[in-house]
Order: sequence, then C-alpha cells, then structure tokens
Amino acid sequence: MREFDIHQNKTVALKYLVPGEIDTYLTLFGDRVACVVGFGSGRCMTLKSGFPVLWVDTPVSGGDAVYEVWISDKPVNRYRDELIAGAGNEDIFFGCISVQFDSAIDLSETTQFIYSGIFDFLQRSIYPNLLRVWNYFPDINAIEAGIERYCSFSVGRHEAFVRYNRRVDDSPSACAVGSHGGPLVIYFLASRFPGVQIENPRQTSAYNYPKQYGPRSPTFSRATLAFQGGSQTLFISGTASILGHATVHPSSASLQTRETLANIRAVIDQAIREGFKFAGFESGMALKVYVRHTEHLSVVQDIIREEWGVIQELVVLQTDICRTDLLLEIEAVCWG
Ligand code: 3EB
Repeated sequence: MREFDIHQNKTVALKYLVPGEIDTYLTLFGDRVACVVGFGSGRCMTLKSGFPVLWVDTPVSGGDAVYEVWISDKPVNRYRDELIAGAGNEDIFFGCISVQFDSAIDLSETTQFIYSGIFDFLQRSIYPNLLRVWNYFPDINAIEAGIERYCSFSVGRHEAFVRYNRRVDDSPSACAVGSHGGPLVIYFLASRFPGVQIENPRQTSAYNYPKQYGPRSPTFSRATLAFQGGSQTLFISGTASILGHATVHPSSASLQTRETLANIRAVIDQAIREGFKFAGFESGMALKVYVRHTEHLSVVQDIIREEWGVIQELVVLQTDICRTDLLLEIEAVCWG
C-alpha cells in the first residue's frame, strides 16, 4: 500500500487511487473526503462503503479505473439538493452535478441551467468564491444544429456568467473535455476565501478569444491561486498547445506536449511573480493528462517524465479535446 499521508495538512489536497486502494483510503480518511470522481470506461463502479462517486465515462491509461479523491484538513458535512451533491466544511465546498440529457434538449440551455444553479447555490452559501470547475460531456466535437457542441456549451456557460453578474475576467480556472458517453458531468470547488486569477503571458486570455472560436467566449482563467493565507494552492486550467489564441503544431503529439508543458511552466512562473511559493515538481504537483488518440499515450507520458521527472499524482485519460486540432490537454494542481 502506498503512503497516504502526503498533503494531509492542506486546505485541499488530491490523490489518484486505483480500485484496490480506494476503500481502505475512505475507511481511514472518509470524514475529510469532500469529493470522489471516478474515471473509467462504461458505468460507475460503486464502492463497498457506498461512498458517493461522480462518474466520468472515459478510458484510463494503464488501468480499468482511477479515482480522483479530494481531501480537506478539516472534517466535511455532506450536502444534497435537486441539482448538487457535495460536501464541505467551514473553508471549502465541492459540488457534483450529473445531468442526463438527450438530443431533444439543447446543450447550451442545459449548461446555462446548471451554471445558474451553481451561482444560485453559491450566492446563498458561505462559499461565494468559485475557484475551479471541471466539465465533461460526450461528443464535444460533434456539430449539432450547425454549431460544435463545445461552442454551445461555452455559450450557455457565458450566458449564466452574464446573468449572474459574474465578471468574465474573474472566471475560475476550468477544463472542458469529452467523455465517451453518459451525462453532462460538472464538478466544482468553491471557497469562503477568494482566489486570484492568473493569466498566461504566452496566451490570449480565453475570455478574450476572437469570435472564430465561438459566438461567446469561454469563461475560464488560466489558473486560480487559492488559500493565500494558508496552504497556497494553484489550480491550473486545462492547458494545450496554444500560443496567443492559435493552435500550434497541429499534427505532432510530441511538439504539442512540449508546448503544453511550456505553457504550464509559464503559468506557474506568472503565479510565482504574483506571490506563489511553489514547492516544486516532485512534492507539490498533481497532473491530469487528456490524450485524444491511444497511440499517443506513451509519447506524451515519456516527454512529461523527461522534462519534469516523476510526478507523484499523475493520471492519463483518453478523451476528446475541445478543439479538433488539439491532440492533448494537461491540467495541474500545484501546492506551495
Ligand atoms: C484552450 O486553452 C484549450 O472551456 O473551460 C482549456 C481549459 C480549454 C478550459 C474551458 C477550454 C476550457 O482554449 C481549451
């Protein structure tokens, strides 16, 4: 059994656990576990303990399933309403949403409905600050009613931000990637404490993307620096081989990987300039890697190991990415 005590004193920390580890971990630390997201092909693998799992249908490199487990340094209370299932304590809250939709329902409307529900919840909670959002849905690159589904999603999300008077240039960090089937899955981290949004000097801010990428810009920041007064945490959005607003190296997985790592490095450096005291790649980082084609899984992982060494918490998923010319996307969490 691997050591489980890393990051146990953080406001939030995450571990990637395999099916053989998760039940033991929950027995030991379940009272402080705020969120469990399972990634794997097909339907949800339920846990012995009956612990609630948010499921994302997507193949995992090197295994059947992996669990992303978010733990806090203080015990959590469970929460549930018609839309959101979650858990939180006096500092943080994780919310999970899973909405089944059929082709009769407009993805943009569904997305706007969900984000409106999130903002309604935040406004009447003690956690008004949205720090990080994860979005997964099937057929992200499919064209529906003349518009790519990722763009429809972006429209609905943007409309909700405007309706709730949320400044788009203060958007949370995020990712939006494909799943292989199943519902629209969204989970988020909110906090009593505001975060600081960090942008990447090598990239146009996504909320300022030109109209060629969709009628409404994506509402996310490149990273969010959180818990400045305590256990500093940098949530880095899904990051890809984009310079300015353009995709670079459209046909090379290895060059896209190197460009993506350079972009993540640039975001970390920008965060350091804004006060982040990075603990370093070995002890202070978790990576979630999304690779479009299975034949690129090993080259991407080899380059990450070559450039950054062994990352303690690393998971690689096979998913579609929001632009058809992107072969991979990487998100990160860094601790101070
Ligand atoms: C990009 O940089 C790649 O719409 O929430 C990355 C992270 C991307 C988040 C989102 C999209 C999103 O534009 C795509």
